Amino acid sequence: MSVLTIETAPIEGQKPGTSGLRKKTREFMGRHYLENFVAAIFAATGGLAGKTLVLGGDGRYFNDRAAQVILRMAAAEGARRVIVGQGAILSTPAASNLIRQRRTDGGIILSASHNPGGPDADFGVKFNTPNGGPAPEEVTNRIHAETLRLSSYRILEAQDVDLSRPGISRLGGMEVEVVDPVADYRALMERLFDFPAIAAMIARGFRLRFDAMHAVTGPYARAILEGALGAPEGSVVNATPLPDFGGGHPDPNPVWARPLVDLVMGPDAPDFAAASDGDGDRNMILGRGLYVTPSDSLAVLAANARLAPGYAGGLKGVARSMPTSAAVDRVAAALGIPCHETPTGWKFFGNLLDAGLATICGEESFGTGSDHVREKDGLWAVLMWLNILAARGEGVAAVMAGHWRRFGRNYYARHDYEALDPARAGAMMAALRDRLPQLAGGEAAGRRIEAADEFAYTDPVDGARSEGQGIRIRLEGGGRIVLRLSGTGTEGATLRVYLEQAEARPDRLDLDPAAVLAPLAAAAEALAGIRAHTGRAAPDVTT
Ligand code: VG1
Ligand code: CO
Repeated sequence: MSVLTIETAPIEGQKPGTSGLRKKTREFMGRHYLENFVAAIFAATGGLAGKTLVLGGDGRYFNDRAAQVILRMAAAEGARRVIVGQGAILSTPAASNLIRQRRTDGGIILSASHNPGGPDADFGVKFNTPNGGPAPEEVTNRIHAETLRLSSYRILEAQDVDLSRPGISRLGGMEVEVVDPVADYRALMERLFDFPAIAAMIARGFRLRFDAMHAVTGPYARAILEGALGAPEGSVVNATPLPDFGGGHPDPNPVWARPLVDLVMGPDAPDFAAASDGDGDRNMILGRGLYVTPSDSLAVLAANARLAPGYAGGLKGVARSMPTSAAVDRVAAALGIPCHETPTGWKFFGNLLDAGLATICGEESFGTGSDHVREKDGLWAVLMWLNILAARGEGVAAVMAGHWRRFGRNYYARHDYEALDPARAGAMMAALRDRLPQLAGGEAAGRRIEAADEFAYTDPVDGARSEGQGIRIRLEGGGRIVLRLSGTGTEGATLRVYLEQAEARPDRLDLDPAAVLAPLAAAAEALAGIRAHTGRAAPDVTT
């Protein structure tokens, strides 16, 4: 086996976004594309000689072949060992756990998360640092800089490694350790949660449904919910990971997981239902007749965390991304713990978790997690909910009603406008940005504007500064509008408009969210001129 040095040239546009580099699969399959980016990761992190990495992905189209390429490149660079999930499969939280448990020098996760998979869909590559978390901006900027000055990469000339069975083999001078992707993760969950209490609740007839959306969480959910906790076979549906996720978007929200929502709203509703995304880090929580917004879910988990053995000592603090509703802020205030507000993307939670400033974190985009790993974790959120329901002896609706009575309710929705012309979307944001200083004191949809600014963040641990993280407009009476452009799309620009209305009056806790938020949607249109700028009269997706 010999090491080949392949001449290459920089490829434009290899700049990681909110969560790694996401592109069309065909672009990733193009000449040198994957290789260049991987070589840039290695170069930007001090080379690979003697190092150990974790490698795995969500099983989407090209996952298996990309993994083989990365193994050959790692071997050529003198890595000591790569720990790979069997079949090159690892959920994002399981990869984060392995990086931490095995104290590796980081890991590479192959995923475009909730984006669809297939030759004409999306692919992605993400580098996680030795703390198990997504590389911070300083590292992704270095990786991008390396992509712009590459002239060659090295790769071992070798056959594919057999990843179909656990065990250790050699690739050149490197060890390849194939591991069961589920085992370590399952053991971690058993340490955090009261499995006997959840199993007893299920044995008493509590019915649950988990939709893995043909993505990576299937094997994990089967092993844990049906295996360890005794949920009847068939409680986990769409449990076999498919390269194209069955042709759908593996995105656990009321739009893409519609059948699950219909189920809980129908006559045969289970007590609890949940779904996860392509790489297993997102979750959607449903009760009988009820959809729990991710921002509310975060608040409920924070308020009840002590009921789970892994969190019985209490929380050091909580953190949420800026667009996430302030529901968790009031829980933090009641608990007397700090609440941090970060830019969008899990990488911003890493320092807070490492420094012990936060225990539980969440985003409005169906992401919740804790300091047990350094990624958001879909199945973790599901188990936390089950633990809470078992401990409280209440259903989801009762938990929510009690939570709102105690803390008030934040009505919330996100409107996404997809595949916009990037220039026009950028012009819309620029025009709004220019007007920000004049907005405060003015009116929108008949309400006074209390404040208007663009969010910027200084990391309290390392002082890193992140500018331009979303425009926020606060209206009198507890209303808020946030606008930002997505950093994960692969087609044109996506505008996200986040609407929030806080409500504490006891007789107004059970209203139709769309009706409560309609004036805010009108205000967003009036302020930003979405229709005039983008030509769109309505969002493509509302969650
Ligand atoms: C979106 C979400 C963000 C999340 C990110 C990655 O980013 O809004 O909250 O962290 O996806 O999640 P953006 O830039 O498109 O708004 V995942 O599960 O796609 O890795
Ligand atoms: Co994801």
